Amino acid sequence: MSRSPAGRQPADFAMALQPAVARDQIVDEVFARDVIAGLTARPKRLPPKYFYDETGSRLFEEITRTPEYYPTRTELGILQTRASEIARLFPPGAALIEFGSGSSRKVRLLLDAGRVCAYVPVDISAQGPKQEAARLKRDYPRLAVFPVVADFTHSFRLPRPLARLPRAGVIPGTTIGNFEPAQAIAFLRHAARMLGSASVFVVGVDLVKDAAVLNAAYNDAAGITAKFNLNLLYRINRELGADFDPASFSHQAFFDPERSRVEMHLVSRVRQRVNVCGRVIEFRAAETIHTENSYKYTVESFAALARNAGFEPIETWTDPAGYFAVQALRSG
Ligand code: AVJ
Repeated sequence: MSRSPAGRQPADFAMALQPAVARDQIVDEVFARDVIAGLTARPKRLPPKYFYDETGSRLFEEITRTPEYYPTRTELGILQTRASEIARLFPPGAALIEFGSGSSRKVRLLLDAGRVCAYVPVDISAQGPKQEAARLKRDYPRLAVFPVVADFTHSFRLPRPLARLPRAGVIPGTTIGNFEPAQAIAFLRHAARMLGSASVFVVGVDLVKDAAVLNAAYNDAAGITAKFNLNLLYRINRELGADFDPASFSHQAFFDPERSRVEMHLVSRVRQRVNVCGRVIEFRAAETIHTENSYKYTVESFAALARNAGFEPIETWTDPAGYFAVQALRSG
């Protein structure tokens, strides 16, 4: 990088650069803080929302195409047959808010029903939604698209023009399963406030099923899920200057029927030390970093959770095997 002598840099250039630099620094600081907090906790853990850098998002898309990972194609199947029925629950001319977008394949099925006049994809990663928004504008010329880059686990502001539109919400892909049940309730309450009273929230829920099916879904034979899990260490090395040796960690995922969740871990193969942000993190041999929980519900247990958050379950659609549910809730 070439540097101009001190004081010779045009002021407007410096100013143009300022916001971007400041924003990246804030993002990195929060990431660094969360990583240090997680790695100094006992047991060690890391928040799953950090899986989704560019490589992680690409690997997740690859996971959805493995033969073992049934949730995406099962939910797509439900939406393909039920989209118009589901969309009929939206008020005409609604703004549809999608929590944790990613690829727009699922929401497109709902948009095709033609009830929605504005679409608000909310996602933590900046890249995906912006590019996707351009494609959506091309394919749905009458749809207003307002991508929001935000961590939807915290409250965020809705774009101004939406203030007067009726709203509906959707959280597909069993994203809600990443929350602890208590957090899921808090999230649903927060979503209810954003959506307003008597609005509809459509939630994708992965259902409890045979442990072998669940274990296979998170341990695909091609090893894509393992790569996805390990990518978190590469990301921490790259963005925070840590010195993890990813080859000395292995992927572990299993269904715990007692807690009704699939847990993912990164297991240290050896006793070792890792430097992260000026700290030394010690690992015992076989010590793990808990990287994800993916809660599995029954239709009834999820309905109970939704009621706890002030929603009334109004309709449920499932696939013939009962692997996945799409549940429509109405806020009080
Ligand atoms: C996108 C969070 C729903 O929990 O099934 C896939 C992420 N992790 N394989 C899930 C994931 C491992 C996925 N969610």
